[in-house]
Amino acid sequence: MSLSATGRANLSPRAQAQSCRVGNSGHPGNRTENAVNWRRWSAVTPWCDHRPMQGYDVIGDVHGSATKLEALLRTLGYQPDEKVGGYSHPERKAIFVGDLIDRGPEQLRVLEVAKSMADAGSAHVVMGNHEFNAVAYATEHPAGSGNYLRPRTTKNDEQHEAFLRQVTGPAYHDYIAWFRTLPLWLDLDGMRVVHACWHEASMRLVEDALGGNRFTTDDQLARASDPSDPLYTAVEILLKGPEISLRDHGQPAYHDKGGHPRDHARIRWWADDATTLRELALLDGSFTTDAGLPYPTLRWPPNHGPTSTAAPSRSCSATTGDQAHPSTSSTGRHKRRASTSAPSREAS
Ligand SMILES: [Mn+2]
Repeated sequence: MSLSATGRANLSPRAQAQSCRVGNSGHPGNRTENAVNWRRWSAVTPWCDHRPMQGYDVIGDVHGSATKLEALLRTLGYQPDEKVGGYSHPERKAIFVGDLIDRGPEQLRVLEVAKSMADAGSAHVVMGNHEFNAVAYATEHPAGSGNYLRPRTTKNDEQHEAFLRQVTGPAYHDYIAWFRTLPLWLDLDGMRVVHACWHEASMRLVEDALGGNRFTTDDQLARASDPSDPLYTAVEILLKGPEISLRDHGQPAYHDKGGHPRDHARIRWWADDATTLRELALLDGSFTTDAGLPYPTLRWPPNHGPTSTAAPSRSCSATTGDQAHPSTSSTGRHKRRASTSAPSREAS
């Protein structure tokens, strides 16, 4: 997520899809701004899914931009709270949807604001894939083995380098310890929050494995770091969203904007009207082929047949919960099964 100059949240499509959000009180009416629906209420009780809810301000991926975050909080009516070092609002709570860290220049300040607000009861925080990665990067397993749950490869080092440089010493250990305590999702009264994809089957699998929605042991983190373990896939779906194999659908692998080779693309699971692979797969315009050429336009099904053939269905919001992961099987005569597993947990 980026924070606009006016201080209103400019959420990614994924974040926009995250359930209901209610803007600052005292400004009646509904408005759409920066492609985000901010509902503002005065003398009425906020409702979401036909249930009353408190006043929450949902804030997406901050990624180390403390100046923009603090400007946003002030715009939303939060005041600096000298006692706790963060911000508070007399009637409202902030909800951080994860990815507080990596990339930006003010990561330590972002953490000071978010954690102090959480400690004071002024905010909720859920885990993003970047917080999970930070924990895995810091966790040696088995202890003393020299093996870290997120391998210290050049790529992983580079993706995490700004955080490691900015958050050091005791603060590093304190914030890693705090990340470990963050819930993977929140089910508040009338409000559901998850970093990437609300997927009931994955949540049930996580609850069975963890005894709840938080990690409590290194063994659990190790399972969630092992691509052959179902817990890995479940956490992947919750924190990154389901992916689809392009190669399994006759498309070439690609290089992402960081130049890293990949063959899975994230799915626009919130796009109910998507019917083609092109509409379904999230491919940044900067992606290239192995040869360095612009990645070709996708078709569904690839190379033959009408592009209107039913595309894989997305079921992040499904409540039936009878699948290990979101269904990506298509229907009709081009029926095929798509893998939603992901080869590695990328930074994004
Ligand atoms: Mn993320």
